[in-house]
Amino acid sequence: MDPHDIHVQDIHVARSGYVELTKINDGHDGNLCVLEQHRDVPFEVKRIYYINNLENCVSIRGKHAHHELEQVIFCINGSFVLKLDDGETQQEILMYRDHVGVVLGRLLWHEMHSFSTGCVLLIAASDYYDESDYIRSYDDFLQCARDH
Ligand code: T46
Repeated sequence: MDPHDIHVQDIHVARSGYVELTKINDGHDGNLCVLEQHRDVPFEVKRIYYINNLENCVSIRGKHAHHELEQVIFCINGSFVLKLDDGETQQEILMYRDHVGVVLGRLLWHEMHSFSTGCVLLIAASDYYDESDYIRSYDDFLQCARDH
């Protein structure tokens, strides 16, 4: 892959950006991708979770923002569409490169949809799970983003 491919779809929303992991191609023996805290992601990684078994291509996940949590989201198999909204600008990013993640900064509304068969998402997060950090109302999110 052309290393400049990462710039094909620029990210316009605030509090986001790409993270490109080292990818070691072992030919017929597959690939090995490495994520190191502070080196690859701009925060201490306290939690990793993955989402798989997405049976329905019309499924929608996300639809929230976080007050404080910072994350990087990867699509390590298949593809999906990541919709980002910073309160002023929205954009959709096709996620299909296993070693290229997208930063989900604080106060960034995100939705995931159009999952391919066999799609697997992997997320590195800056903190432990805390439901009180979620903003699940879009109106509340807009208010928080305006006050930011
Ligand atoms: C996010 C996007 C990218 C836990 O108990 N512990 C956890 O660490 C997580 C991530 C979730 N949960 C529970 C909370 C819900 O009862 O699992 C259930 C499903 O979570 P949710 O509906 O929030 O899943 P998504 O895919 O909409 O969102 C997830 C993360 O929750 C969220 O932080 O940014 O992935």
